[in-house]
Amino acid sequence: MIVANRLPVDRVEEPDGSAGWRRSPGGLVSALEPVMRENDGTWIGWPGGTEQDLEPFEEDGLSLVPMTMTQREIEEFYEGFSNATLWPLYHDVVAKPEFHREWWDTYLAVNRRFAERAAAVAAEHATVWVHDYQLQLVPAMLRDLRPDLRIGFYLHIPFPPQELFSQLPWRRQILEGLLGADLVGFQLGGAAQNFIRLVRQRVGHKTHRDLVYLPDGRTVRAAAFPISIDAKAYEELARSPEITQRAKEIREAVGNPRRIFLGVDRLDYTKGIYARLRAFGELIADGEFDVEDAVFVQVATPSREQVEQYRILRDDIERLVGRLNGDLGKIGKPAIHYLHSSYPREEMAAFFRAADVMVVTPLRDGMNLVAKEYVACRFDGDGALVLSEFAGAAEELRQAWLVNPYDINGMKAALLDAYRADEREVGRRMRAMRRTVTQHDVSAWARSFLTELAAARPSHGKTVRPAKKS
Ligand code: GDG
Repeated sequence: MIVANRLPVDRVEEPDGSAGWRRSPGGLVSALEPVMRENDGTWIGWPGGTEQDLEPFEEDGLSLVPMTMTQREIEEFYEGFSNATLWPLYHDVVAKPEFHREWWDTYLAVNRRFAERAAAVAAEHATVWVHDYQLQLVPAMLRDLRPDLRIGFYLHIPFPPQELFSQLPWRRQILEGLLGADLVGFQLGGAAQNFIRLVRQRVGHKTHRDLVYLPDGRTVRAAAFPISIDAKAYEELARSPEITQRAKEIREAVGNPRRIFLGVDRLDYTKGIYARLRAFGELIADGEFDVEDAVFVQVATPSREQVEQYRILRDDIERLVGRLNGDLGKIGKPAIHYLHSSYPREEMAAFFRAADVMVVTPLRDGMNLVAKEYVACRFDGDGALVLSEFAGAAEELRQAWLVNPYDINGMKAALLDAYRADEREVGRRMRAMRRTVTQHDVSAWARSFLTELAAARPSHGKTVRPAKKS
């Protein structure tokens, strides 16, 4: 059973006007789908919106259990505690986290409802995999209700060091919530270590390496499982004649410059969009290249638009884009092509194929799948990746042009170096990164988590079958 904030489907209107569901695209769904099928899995989550009387249903062979959410819960649990308290706190406090006691109360209540639902639906000795920062209390609540279950938890975002985490007024409750799991998974080893250290210091449990020893005799393991993408599917998409043609059209549409730089991000203050555009603008202002030679395409997918910080960010970025294009552009030739929109996966693959330099410069990021998607789409072994040291992906994609996103001059130097790099250098780096991304794909990630989870709590009769290697 998967328990996640969102169900893997979106509400759509059918041609006859009735409401239906469409599978949301995404690596997590495709990674977990085979495991779910082999084990008769159920997925519990919120379908979005405030519809109240939703019944469990089957969609394309998946059993889905929708959780309802009131407008107040959306505001206090989702936009509030999840996205305005935990999100900034867990991302190095790059924005100021807000602490409100009523948001916490709602977080607690929604987590309890998810746990109760999971407890009611799970088969005896089932394996339950809880996902992400919105549901950190679920593991302990669920264990209380159903001690027979094998429980795993995976955090998709960074887990902060104790100096930052300790700001949280409810720090101990969160740690105790996570300790309900048998295995707590993180993107990176450093995050797992932060967690173990915090448990020792703040909760007072005995720990040794990656294990926590609880007073009731149970042990909890914390370890790193760097998430990945369905690399084969991306490559196949990128190779198709339609995407090849579309990539050509995109290049033509922006004036066939020598180099296209590309950024693809949710419009989020952790992604470092502002500084990267400034760095690019300065290179043109410095005369390193001209708008005839290079353009920047920035896809900024709308995100969390009800949260104040995100509205401010959007205004800041759009002001900067306007200024850069006003200062640097020529008629019919803007320096920055800014797209505040979301696109189908096919169009994203075409962007990845059209771009010569992919620029991924988050101030902090759990992993960053966009960097891996770009690599997967570059089957010719060309294309340069400029990557922030502070993205989880930087631990694996060592051959990228690694940058400190706070260092504008350093970023300028890296962008220029990637712009000028010869084919051999670009190819050498890209081929090495492609080996990494194809070997460690998302099904390898899911398999390794589930295998470790089974090993962390081996005493049950029934074991989950990790999906076969495809
Ligand atoms: C969190 C963590 C971690 C974006 N715009 C469009 C679109 N996307 C897709 C990308 C990519 C995904 O959304 C974004 O994933 P990221 O990893 O880059 O970032 P977060 O959304 O912040 O994800 C992150 C991840 O969870 C997984 O654990 O890596 O660190 O923050 O797949 O391609 N897809 C489509 N249209 C768009 O306009 N179709």
